[in-house]
Amino acid sequence: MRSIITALLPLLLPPTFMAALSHAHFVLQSPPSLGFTDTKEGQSPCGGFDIANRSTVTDFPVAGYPFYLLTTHTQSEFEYRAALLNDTAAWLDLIPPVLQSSVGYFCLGAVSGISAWVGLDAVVQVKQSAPDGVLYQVSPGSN
Ligand SMILES: [Cu+2]
Repeated sequence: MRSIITALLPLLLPPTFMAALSHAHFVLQSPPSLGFTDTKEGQSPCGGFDIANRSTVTDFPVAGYPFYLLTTHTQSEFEYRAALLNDTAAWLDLIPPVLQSSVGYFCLGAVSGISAWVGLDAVVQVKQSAPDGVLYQVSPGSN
C-alpha cells in the first residue's frame, strides 16, 4: 500500500534498500524467519512456508528473546504468537497485540517464552493486520 510516507522514502533511504522495501509488507528480522515471499505473505499460518520446516531453529529462552521487523505499512496491528509443533492449530499470544504506526524498523527488546513449553518444539508467528490484508511470518523455536 502506497502512502505519502512511502512516497517520501526514496528521499531518505538508499535505492537498494528501497527496492527491497517497496513491496515487502513486513519482514521479520529476529528471530530468524523461515523466509519471506512477498506474494505469499498473506497465506496463513506461515506466509507460504512449511510449518514443519526446522531448517533454522532458534533457542527461545523463557526469559525472552528480542524481536525486530521491518514494516512498510504506516499503521497496522501486530500479534506475536506461538504454537506447539504438535498442535499448530492453537496459537497463544506471547504478548498483547501491538498497534504500530510509521514505517521502518520496529523492535521489542524481549518477548517472553512460555515456561510450560520448556523442552518442546514450537513455532513463533508474527501476524500483521495491515490495510492490504493479514500477513504472516514464522520462526521455528524451542526452549
Ligand atoms: Cu502490504
